[in-house]
Amino acid sequence: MRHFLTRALLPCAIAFFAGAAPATHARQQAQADVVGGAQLQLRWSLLRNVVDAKTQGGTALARLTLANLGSKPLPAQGWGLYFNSMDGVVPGPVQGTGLVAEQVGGQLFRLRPGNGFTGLAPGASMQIDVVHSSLVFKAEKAPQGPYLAYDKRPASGEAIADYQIAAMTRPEQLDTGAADRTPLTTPQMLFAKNAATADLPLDALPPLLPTPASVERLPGSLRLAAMPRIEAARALANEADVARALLTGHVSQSGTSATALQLRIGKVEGHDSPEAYTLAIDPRAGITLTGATAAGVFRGLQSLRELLPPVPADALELPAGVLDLPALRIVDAPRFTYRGFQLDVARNFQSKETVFRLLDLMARYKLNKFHFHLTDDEGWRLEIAGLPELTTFGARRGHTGPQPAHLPPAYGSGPGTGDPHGSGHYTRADYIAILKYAAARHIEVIPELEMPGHARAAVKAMASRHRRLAAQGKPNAAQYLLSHPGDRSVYTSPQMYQDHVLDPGMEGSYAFIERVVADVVAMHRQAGVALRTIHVGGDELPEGAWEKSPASLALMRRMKLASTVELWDYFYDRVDRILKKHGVLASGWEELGARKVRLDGKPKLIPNPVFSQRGFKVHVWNNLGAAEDLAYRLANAGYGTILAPVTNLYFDMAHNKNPEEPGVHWGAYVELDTVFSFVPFDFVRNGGDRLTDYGQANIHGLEATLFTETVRERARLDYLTMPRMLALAERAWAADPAWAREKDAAARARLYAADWSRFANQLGKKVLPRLDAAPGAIAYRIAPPGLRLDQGRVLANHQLPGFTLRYTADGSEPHAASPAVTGPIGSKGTIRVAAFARNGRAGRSSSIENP
Ligand code: TNX
Repeated sequence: MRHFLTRALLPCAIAFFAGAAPATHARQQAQADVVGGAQLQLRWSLLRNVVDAKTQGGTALARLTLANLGSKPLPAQGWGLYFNSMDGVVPGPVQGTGLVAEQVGGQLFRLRPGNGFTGLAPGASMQIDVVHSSLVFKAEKAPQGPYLAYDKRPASGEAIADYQIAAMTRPEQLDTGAADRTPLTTPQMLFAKNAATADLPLDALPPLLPTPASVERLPGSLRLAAMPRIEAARALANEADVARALLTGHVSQSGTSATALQLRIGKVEGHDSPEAYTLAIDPRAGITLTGATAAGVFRGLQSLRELLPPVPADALELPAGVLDLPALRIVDAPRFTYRGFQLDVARNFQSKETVFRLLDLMARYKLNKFHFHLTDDEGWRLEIAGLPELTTFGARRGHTGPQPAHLPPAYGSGPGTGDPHGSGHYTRADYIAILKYAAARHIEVIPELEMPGHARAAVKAMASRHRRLAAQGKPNAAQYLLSHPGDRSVYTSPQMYQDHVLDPGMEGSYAFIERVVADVVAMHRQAGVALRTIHVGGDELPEGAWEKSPASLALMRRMKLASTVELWDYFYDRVDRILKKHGVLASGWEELGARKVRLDGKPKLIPNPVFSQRGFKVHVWNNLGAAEDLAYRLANAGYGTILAPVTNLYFDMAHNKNPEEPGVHWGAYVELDTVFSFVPFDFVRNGGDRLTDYGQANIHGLEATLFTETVRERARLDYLTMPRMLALAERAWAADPAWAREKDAAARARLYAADWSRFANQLGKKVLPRLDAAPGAIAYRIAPPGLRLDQGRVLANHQLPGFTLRYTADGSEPHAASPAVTGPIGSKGTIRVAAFARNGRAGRSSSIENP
């Protein structure tokens, strides 16, 4: 994000285009007579937030400045300026401009010339003040991906490449009302928080993360001068390869040492998890790794990796030499069987390589479930045999005319279909490669097929298939139709769609699900990877959906279903039967196990008795307000439960409120310690239901989610994922920490502070430096430093001890050669400090005035 006022704008006035031709005439003219999007310049800046004291919400008044830098006019009629806006703009005439704001559909909006608009001449500019439907203080909420499209060429648009979003810094921009208790995070606040973290010496730190069940350090060390003899059963061939790859470059390649690295499958004392392992490093006997299964051996190898030097000698172009490993014995097993990460590739597509990289990261920290959010309103990302429209239509986004051949732009993907995050899908071969890649790392892939809400990509793709086949006169044209053309239901989804749900009254819906499930099963079979669970969505079906669909109403009459709530049960009963036929279990968002009821006129979710014994697993995301205890109520009622609470494990949430901190914030702000401090069995604070012993046994584990509305580039993915994923891994693998069970508040605070210090030091001094050294380094978030003024000097600290802090005294950005902070900074002026990783990468800086 840059300040846009760096470049002088053309005179800001609503310019009149003297020679504006009548609309019909203009339409007959050649394109060359009008300005293209590439010659327009657009600036967005927030004027102020307008807080509604009653609702604590509000609106935001923002100014778009549009300048015509070309030599042709923007005509009086016949065009639209399109953009995505997450919370939308209020539709209607835009005062003083002659333009009208409109919702095209979902989060796509446009400005159109109304009757009063007379054009924008070359060299002229105009101000367009729009109202956003929510408070805005992050750039993500500003319009994204603006482009210009002429009515004459309805299927093509041209990006406004010269677009900038102004930083939000002024008080009226940052005022979110007296009721908002969340302050901006200041360097002083960070200083106070960081000051509670002890700086621990390296040798006081445990050897690895996530914390093993037990580590016994033994006297001496094992010296490896060459590659050990790797002895492994045939069933462990994959793990033997992993072991060899781990050690390659660390030890001399010439000859093998007499020492053995033994990989075995066997009993692990005191643990019955299939992922349990014992890793013994013995000065004489060598390395013995015993896993309860191959998965256990693989997990143990990740522990071995963390005991090796961070960089193999050959990566430093040094001769690989002698490796000394500490003698020890680790006996380890995970706390939870489900340690998951959800990636949304529908909102913004991610390449197969990015998925591989994520799987590597998950494997490294012993996560074992990859929840693959493959479909949503804005994209269907998996090729399905015999249903080409799913990907030709549903996996591509771009500007569309009245006969769309693909989905509209979303999340700033722009007018063309070439955007790598707007358009893209996994071919069957890609998907199979991902399955194999995950399986080699003992990670289960749980594909998600979103339904019945969040299904617009499929709904529209299947409608397009219907059009194609009907035009050809095919008798089966409607076979997979998911929506009824006569559906008059009135509803709006959180993403503002009004046409995105699968209709349970359409037989096509079941035929479609059957077809897709069968094909996904076939792909898993081809990959040699059993498909055990499909996540069948279930979240956020908007109120009002289905209510006026002729198909749904007919089905309800036929089946004597009293309401759409009962229709829901009917729908998932049939979905479950389809899955069962293929030997697949259903999991879904919490709504899959919940029944929508009303209490005091307000909707409430209670455990749905209909499905509790069907083996459904629920991923519970909503722990806000009255739903705080919903996860526990579902687990207590018998549902296998995965905790994915928005307040602690939603990695698309920004770390804090500051405008420069990326992400969304509808549920919470999620700092690193927000994840670390999560207590799975006791997180209800406001007097709801607590977890029973029966319920506790139904908690399968934890999952972090990365929805990707604001995640296009890999660097952003890294930033939001890491290091928060390490805190997730610690909570999901390590034993329940003592502080989580301590009842005495003071004792608990003491225990927690010590444990946090241990974790922060491990990250700063061991875990993250290793990642910095690894090839394809992860661009994890490096927190801005904490700063405080103390008797005319500046004190600086950091969230993670071990990072080098560097400063400047003239307000400029610190760089690799700036002086390091070694104590209080005596210089006067604007002191700016940033933290640097071992590989020289800097995090965002903080600054303070030292007058
Ligand atoms: C809610 S939580 C959603 C997603 C959005 C996410 C953004 C849930 C199951 N659904 O569709 O992407 O919020 O944070």
